[in-house]
Amino acid sequence: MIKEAYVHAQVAQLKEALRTDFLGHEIRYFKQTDSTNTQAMTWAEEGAPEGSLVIAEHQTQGRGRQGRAWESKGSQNLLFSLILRPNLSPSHLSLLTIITSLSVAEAIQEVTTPLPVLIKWPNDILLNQKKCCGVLIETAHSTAQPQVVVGIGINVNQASFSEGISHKATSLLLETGRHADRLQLLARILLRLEHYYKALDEETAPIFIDKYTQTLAYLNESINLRQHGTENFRQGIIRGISASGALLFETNQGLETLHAGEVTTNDQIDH
Ligand code: BT5
Repeated sequence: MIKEAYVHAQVAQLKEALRTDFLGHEIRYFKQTDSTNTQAMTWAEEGAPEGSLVIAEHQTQGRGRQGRAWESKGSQNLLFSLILRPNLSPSHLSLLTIITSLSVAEAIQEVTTPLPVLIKWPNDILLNQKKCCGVLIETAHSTAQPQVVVGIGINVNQASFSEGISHKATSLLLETGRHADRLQLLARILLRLEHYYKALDEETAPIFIDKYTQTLAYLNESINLRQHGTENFRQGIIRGISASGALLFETNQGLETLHAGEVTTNDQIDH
């Protein structure tokens, strides 16, 4: 099928599956692009309506946090970004990570049951202790209203990973032995996320924090936490999530509230 016809068919199939009021109503679908987050940020600054979706089959510069790369073989996974303009104070923006991770985890759970899906704070989704999804939320304040881009990468039907990440990456296919319908999964995620996003404010946040905590990996376990942007590790116990979405981390100095950092088990050090 020629490229335009393929893209047209994918967009039509996605629109058919979508049950949302606004999320994903405007779509830019790429066979290949640099990064859906980059494309979404440019589109947001040009005035894209809230809820607009950028999706790609392949990214040449897919990225994670702090300049790390997001690897994905073409046309096997989900790579997408959403444009949001949340009415949240800057100190509560991490609640967006909470509802995004929760929506994705719950939608993946529908496909992988009985295998449990866990969230590794703040933004990784784990199956059998390996990462099947990462979330990258970026905010720009270059226009009057802050633009938030929520980028999500899910390993859906990829059967193998590069040597550098194969010990810690997995896919829905590898864990369930079944191929999943990518666009159906996307439609489910968007429906849940829209529902949570509409309901989210500082008063309802505890409901989401509670749900998130129930799916939190390493809760009440001793782990190493890498401090944001450093190579320093500290040992402590994860005690839960604060009202604004921060990690409650107990060390021998007491209970701390951490807004950024990376939870790392000894065998899973990110580079
Ligand atoms: C993340 O970063 O996990 C956020 C990933 C977000 C990717 C999406 S794809 C659509 C949108 N457009 C983009 O350009 N990005 C978003 P972080 O927590 O920093 O994790 C990155 C690390 O995960 C890498 O350094 C690798 O170790 C590992 N990694 C890379 N690709 C992976 C994959 N496919 N599955 C599991 N782990 C991976």
